[in-house]
Amino acid sequence: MDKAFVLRRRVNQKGLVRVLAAHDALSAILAEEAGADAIWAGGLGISASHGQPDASILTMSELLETTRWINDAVSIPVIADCDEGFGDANNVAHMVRRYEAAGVAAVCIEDKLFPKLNSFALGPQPLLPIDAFVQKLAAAKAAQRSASFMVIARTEALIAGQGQAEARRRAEAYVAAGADALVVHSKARTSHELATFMADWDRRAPMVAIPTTYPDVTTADLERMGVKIVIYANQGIRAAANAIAAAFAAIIASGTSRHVEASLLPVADLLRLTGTDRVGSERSAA
Ligand code: SPV
Ligand code: MG
Repeated sequence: MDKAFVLRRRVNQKGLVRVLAAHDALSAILAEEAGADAIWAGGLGISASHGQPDASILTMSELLETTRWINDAVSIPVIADCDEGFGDANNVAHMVRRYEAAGVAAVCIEDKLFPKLNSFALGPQPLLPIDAFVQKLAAAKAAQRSASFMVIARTEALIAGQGQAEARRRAEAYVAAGADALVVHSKARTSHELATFMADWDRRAPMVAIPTTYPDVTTADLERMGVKIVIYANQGIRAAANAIAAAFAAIIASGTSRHVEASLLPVADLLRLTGTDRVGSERSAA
């Protein structure tokens, strides 16, 4: 079944939609095994896995290439983080056509200027004027082919320090422009900013939370606030990086991999997850 249809149907069902980020195909497979409803192909994770800053350094084609590997590896829908849309409204239309053709179920674009900088990085976070971003959303909606495909709008008003009123003004304009869901991103250390926004929001579009800096919030808290989709945008790559660093350090320090062996994924599981065993049995049957 068309993955965009699956995602839209899931969003319309009861309950929080739980999205885990993948930075490559293997992490996508692990997210699906863990029970995620959908995958976030995030710019931070994909950039980091290429050893690059999350700052509009990788091109659209490079991000799409990894996103395609991610999408092809799993049966659940993929939501692609498309930064600020890689340019103006014309670039956004091109981006939507390319991502939708790749089988991606939804794209998310944010109201920052190109080149964007990760929301948690030190440095300026200038916003695009509302009307210019509305044009991008309209271009995205006009470019999609299937009715199910979703365009998620993300406002960085709180990230840029412009306050709740500006976040709300932008949220209203983006929903009026046809956004299928809305992210109000926050870098507060607790969920209070999001909760303040939600208390005054009539939920006319499904709300998306990305609780990176406020990890204490629970899915129950988010549901109580009226959030519909939660994206754990970078926990996977951070878990992987920590695990790799600890294993490498222990091997170099002790001169053996014996001490880390018990903490590692068994090779047999890696072969299973990647279908290597299946290829082996098909070759022996041939
Ligand atoms: C990403 O995963 O690239 C995101 C989410 O855009 S965040 O890094 O939290 O801004
Ligand atoms: Mg991003």
